[in-house]
Parts: sequence; structure tokens; C-alpha cells
Amino acid sequence: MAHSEVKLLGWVEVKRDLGKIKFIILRDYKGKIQITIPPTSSSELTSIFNNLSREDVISVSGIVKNTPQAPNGVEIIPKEIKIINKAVSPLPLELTGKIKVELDTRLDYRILDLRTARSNAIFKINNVMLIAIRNFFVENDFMEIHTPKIIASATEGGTELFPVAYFDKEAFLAQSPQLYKEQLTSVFEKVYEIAPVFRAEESNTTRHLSEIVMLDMEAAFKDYNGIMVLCEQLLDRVFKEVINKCQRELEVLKQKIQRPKTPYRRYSYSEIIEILTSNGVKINWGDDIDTFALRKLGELIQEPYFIKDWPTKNKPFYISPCIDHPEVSESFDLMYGWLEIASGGTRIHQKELLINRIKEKGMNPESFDFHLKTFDWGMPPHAGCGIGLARLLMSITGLDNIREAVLFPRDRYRLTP
Ligand code: AMO
Repeated sequence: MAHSEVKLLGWVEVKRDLGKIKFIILRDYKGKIQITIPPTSSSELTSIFNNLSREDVISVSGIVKNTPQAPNGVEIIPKEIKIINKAVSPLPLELTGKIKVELDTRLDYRILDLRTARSNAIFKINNVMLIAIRNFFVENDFMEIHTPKIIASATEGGTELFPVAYFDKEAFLAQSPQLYKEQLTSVFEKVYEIAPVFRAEESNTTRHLSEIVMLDMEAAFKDYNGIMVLCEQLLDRVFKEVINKCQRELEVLKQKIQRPKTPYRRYSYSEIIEILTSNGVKINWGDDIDTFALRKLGELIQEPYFIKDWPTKNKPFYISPCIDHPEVSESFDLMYGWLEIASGGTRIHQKELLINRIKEKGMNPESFDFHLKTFDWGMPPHAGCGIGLARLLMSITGLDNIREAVLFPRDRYRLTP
């Protein structure tokens, strides 16, 4: 590459004038490079340099030179610099990372914020994670699906739905591809989807958003044990790829991660209640595990782990009760520290039982008619799970707030940018 002529397009990240010699750090999607304007350069180049400010879009044509003292060991000696588009100066957001800026302000100027080393690193890791996930499913013979996001009935309980004005019908934004992914196991057997779902979360927490990207998987002829194995293999793959490919990004985030040993521990819900009780948390069998209890679990168990065999009443209608003791269900949550990353289980594949469960949940089976019909047409036993990708990214990158793990987060108060 040395001595070859190149043309680069990118953004001015730093401009440094040392008198005779002047430097620009040019940034593009792959990284940064030093542009060095030596004392012998034309007055035209100097005047363009003087006119530059941070985040201007420029083109630089010049010669590549090996320079050990330059970052990355190379620099460009420019013949020509053109300003393609100027940015305002000063910019509304501090981008150097030297001054701490509130997350809310960063999100107000998200496109600028994403150019900071920190945010950039988070989404580069996200990209590696997504590639690893897709490769895993391709290698395991899963078919990628896309299910409707405008739907007619709730799956995860009725309170968190966003209504949509849909001509003369009642409709909602999908909370989950649940019913469709289950139906599709009767055709393609093994399916997965990576797509947004919508939840009208009233509460304003650091782990809930109203629009999230969910990774859903569903497989015929498997039960929840098989899905837990797939889930941990998938996570293990993600850890492997992120550790192999994202050392620079992890360093920027000051995050040291090790690939957790598989198999991940499987605790039954009852065992977790015992662990919590013996550590002074007030909780009874049948209670949901609240934030306080989750934080306690996070202190006690640092590796990813499963909580399985939840009380049937705590889980949605489509989760299969255990045959021998139906008050417990074939269900699981995958936890990482204090965060719930995924939940899943064996599904009910017998129509009558499913109708009963819908009624027990206080819902009307008629609104599930389109779904229930498909159980008359050869529905295989099946199981699956849903993984909240932002929560997974949060855990891997060590973020405190899920908003940092989503490009343009949507919550109770934020609808723009
Ligand atoms: P569940 O509702 O538990 O299960 O969601 C699965 C995973 O999605 C993530 N998640 C969220 N992340 C951020 N903000 C939210 N508001 C939010 N809600 C959920 C969590 C959670 O573990 N249909 C089932 C899955 C299945 O059984 O296949 C479902 O949606 O990480």
C-alpha cells in the first residue's frame, strides 16, 4: 500500500494545527487514518484545512506513507482535499467522550452520538452478534420467517398492546410472533425470526422498551429441554464470535468477558425460591420474581443460567403444563446476571387443552379462531423461545441501560429521533 495513491471519503474527526505541520484524523465506517499536511503543501490545501471543522464530510486524494509514529503505522500525504458537505460548528453534542454527557441528551442527538467510540463499539458488537446468530440458524437448518406485525389478538396478555387504526377493524401491533411461529412449525418444522415487536410498557425502567427486536425460534418435535440446549449453543456461539472479533470494541467499553462454560446451570423455579428465601428475600412459591429479587440473583449467580419449571399460572396460555403435576409448566427463562434474556417452553399442541388455557386466562377462544383451526390440521408437538436482543447486547457489553443498546430507542416518553 505504501506510496500508492488513494482517494478516501469520510468525516473530519480531529483537526490539529501544529503551525507548520497540520493533521486531520479522517474517520470512515471502517476506522480512522491520519492525514498529514506537511509544511511544503500548497496554500490552497492550507486554506481548506483552516476552513475544516469536526464532522465535515471530505474527500482526500493523496499518497499512502508508512510512518511508524502515526496511528496504525500509516498516514496519507494529501494532494487534494475537497469539502463535500460542511457540518455546523460547534456541534450540539460533545463527541470526544472526555466530558460525561447525560444519556437523554445523547439520545436527542443520536446520529451524532453513534459516531462516538463508545456507541460505535456497541453497534459493531451488535453486528457481529447478529451475523453469529444468523450463521448458527443456517447451520442448524432453521428457516428464516417474517410474520405480520399488525395482528388481531394478544398473545402475551392484553395489557401491553398498542392499538392500531386499521380501516374498520380492531387491530394491534404484534407483541410477539408467537402464534405464527408455532403454526409455521407445522410446515417448515424449524423456524426463526429476527424482527421488531411492540409492547406498551407503562413503566420506565432500564430494561424495558416499547419497541424491541426479538429473536424468536420455534421447532417441531422438540420440548423445552431441546430448546434450552439450542439456546445455550446459540449464546455460546455469540460469545465465541464476539470475543474473537471484537477485542478492540470491548476495550473501548472497558468490558472483559469470558466465554461462560456450557452447559449453563438449570435451576428449577422452586430451587430459585429457596435460594432467594435463604438469602433473606421475602418471596413465596407462585410469586413473580421482582426487580429486587432479580438483583439479588444477579449478585449470587454471575454466569448465564436457566430458571425452569415455572408455575403454570405465571406463564402465557400456550405454555404446556407438565403432565404429572400440571401446576408446574415446561417453561424456562434464560438469565444473565440479574437480567432475563429469553423465555420459552414446550407448547400445548392439543386444541382442547389450548382452548381451556385461553379461557383460564380470561380470554375468549373465539378471538383465536384463526389460530386454533390450524391445530386440527396436523400440529406437531413443538417448543421454542424468544430472546430479547437488546438485553443480550446489554449483558455482553456491560451496559446499565437498554436504551444504549438500541439505535433509536422507543419508551413511554421517547418517540423521536
Ligand atoms: P417474553 O414476553 O418473555 O416472551 O419476551 C422474551 C424476551 O424478550 C425480552 N423482552 C423485552 N426487552 C425489552 N423491553 C421489553 N419491553 C421486553 N419484553 C420482553 C426479554 C424477554 O426474556 N412469546 C414469548 C417467547 C416464547 O415463548 O417463545 C415472549 O414474547 O429478554
